[in-house]
Amino acid sequence: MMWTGSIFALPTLVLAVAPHARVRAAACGHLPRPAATRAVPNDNRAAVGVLANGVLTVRLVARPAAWYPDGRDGCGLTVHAFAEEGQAPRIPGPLLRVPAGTELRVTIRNELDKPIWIRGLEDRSVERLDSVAIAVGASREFRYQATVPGTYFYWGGDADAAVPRSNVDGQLVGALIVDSSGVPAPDRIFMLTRWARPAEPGVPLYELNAINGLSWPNTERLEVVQGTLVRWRIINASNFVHYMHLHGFYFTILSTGNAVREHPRGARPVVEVTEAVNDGGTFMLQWTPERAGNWLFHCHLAIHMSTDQRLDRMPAARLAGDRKGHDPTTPMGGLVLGITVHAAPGAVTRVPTTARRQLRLFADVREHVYGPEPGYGFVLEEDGRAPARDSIRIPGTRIVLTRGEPVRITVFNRLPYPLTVHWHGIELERSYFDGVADFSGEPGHTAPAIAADDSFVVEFTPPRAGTFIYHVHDGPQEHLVSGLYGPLLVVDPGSPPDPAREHTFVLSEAGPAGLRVKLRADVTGDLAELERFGQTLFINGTATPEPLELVAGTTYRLRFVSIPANAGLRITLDGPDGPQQWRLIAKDGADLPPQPLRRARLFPGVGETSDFEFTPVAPGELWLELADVVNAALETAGTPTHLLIRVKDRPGPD
Ligand SMILES: [Cu+2]
Repeated sequence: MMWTGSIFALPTLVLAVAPHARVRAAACGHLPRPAATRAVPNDNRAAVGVLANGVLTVRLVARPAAWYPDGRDGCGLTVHAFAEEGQAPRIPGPLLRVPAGTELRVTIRNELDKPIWIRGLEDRSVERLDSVAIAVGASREFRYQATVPGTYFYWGGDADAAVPRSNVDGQLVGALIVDSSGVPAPDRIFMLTRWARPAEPGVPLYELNAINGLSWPNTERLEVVQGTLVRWRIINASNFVHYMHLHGFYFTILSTGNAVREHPRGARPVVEVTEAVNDGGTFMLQWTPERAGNWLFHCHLAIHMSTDQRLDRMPAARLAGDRKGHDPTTPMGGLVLGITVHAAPGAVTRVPTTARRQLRLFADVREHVYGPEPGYGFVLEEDGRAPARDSIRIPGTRIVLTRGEPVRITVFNRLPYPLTVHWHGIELERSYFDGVADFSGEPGHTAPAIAADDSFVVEFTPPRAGTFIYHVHDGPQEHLVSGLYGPLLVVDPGSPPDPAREHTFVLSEAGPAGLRVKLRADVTGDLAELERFGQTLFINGTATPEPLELVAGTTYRLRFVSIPANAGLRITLDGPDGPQQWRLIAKDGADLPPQPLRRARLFPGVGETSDFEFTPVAPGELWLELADVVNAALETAGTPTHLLIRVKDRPGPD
């Protein structure tokens, strides 16, 4: 993936104009002056073109435009974009939406200074999409009948761009929806697009990712009424994977696919809270917002929800330097959508009347945990006394709650920074406890971050038994990778975890240093730097975990909690004769219908949990391997982390 655009070769422009314009120039002075024509963010609500007699006629132009992902007053960037003829360019490009059977006649005129290859404007009865060139200044008509319903997209770029690149053509994309009937179910379409400047010697990677052309906090603020079914089509029109996570609710996957094919759900999990969407991938989800308040839908890659996504931060993406501060005013950026669920008329929030179980959780810091850098961790009070201030645990104490039992957790922040804690996967009754600073709650009554040396009371009643996560939410990525995460188990009443029959594995990054190395290597493809870096991943807080003993013939529940900041993880469980077999029984805390035994291999997405049943068949040694896989070729980065499992013979009959 090479970025070959030329705008950074231009000198920085200093504008000596009106005073208010000079303020803008100062904030964006590190960027070249963007194109004169502004692109309009496209919320993908209104389809374009003239539909008459079963024919949709559309005239598009591919042209340069100024993109303002941080809103009207943010910085601009010159990119290539589609416009309807005579209209402002849109990012993402104009929505094409037709009932199946419609004939499309789409003309594209190329006003760019280079030839472009267009993909996606053909029927999906094909195996793979053609790439059609349009010369500079030329026009081309794409005429076909759309016969296969689905969620697709079209895009322009270089000849070999099998998915949209994150270069100057990265916004030259548009959604293409073929409905199975003339009356589509109400839905929303969210396109994820990307722009990146690869790292070079001395210059860190910079990237930004947007939803329908905008980056948080300027993304659309969705408003829905409690109890109303919500259906979304997510289109990842970029060359990077995203892990889309919904706060407070489970969603159902209706279909998954890509630019050429859509697959109904089939054998996929029924419900979940996090869905991985590969480069060029799509999925359709639906959920019912049963509880009022402010909730989030966002990519769980820490960098994709960080303020480093903002254009005005581009020179300050100091991945190689110190970034210990916390900016409480703008704790997030990038691929984040806010949803306000308005209470249905007459709706009542049920508050339990039984006594709450009381827990006290401390966020602590200890110096020199990762070389010169501090470690952070959550410690649960377990003996009636507050733990010592530097008694961190990485991962945090395993919290075990009981389904249906109301709990009150007092979180004490003993870090020198504001803190937020998210109860990942828990269907909270009130969003006020959801852990997004100055957002969780209701409009006009939101929860702030927990100030240093302050505390915050969280109340909820977990409605479902399963494997969940608690973790820091907003703030610098270093806080998460330095230890602010822990496993959260909810068990059925009377069924505490049986230490002889189950094990929890928290998968995370090995401290803050790898964060920077890996972010650079992911984009440059320079894996050598990672090899030099060595161990990048933790299993239960260590890169050298103690061996585990299991008994042959015994069935175990293995709970995997995946909470790195930015990593593509792969777990394998192998023996001397090759891969073991296991059975997936739950994902993201939700039980699954019966699944077949499968090869013991997992690609856990960021912010996913997975529970397996595993029965070792014979005595011997097994190896659980955790690797960071950085691309589709499954090359590993750094040194994989191994956990040795010694399987003992089962005890004799006496
Ligand atoms: Cu992402």
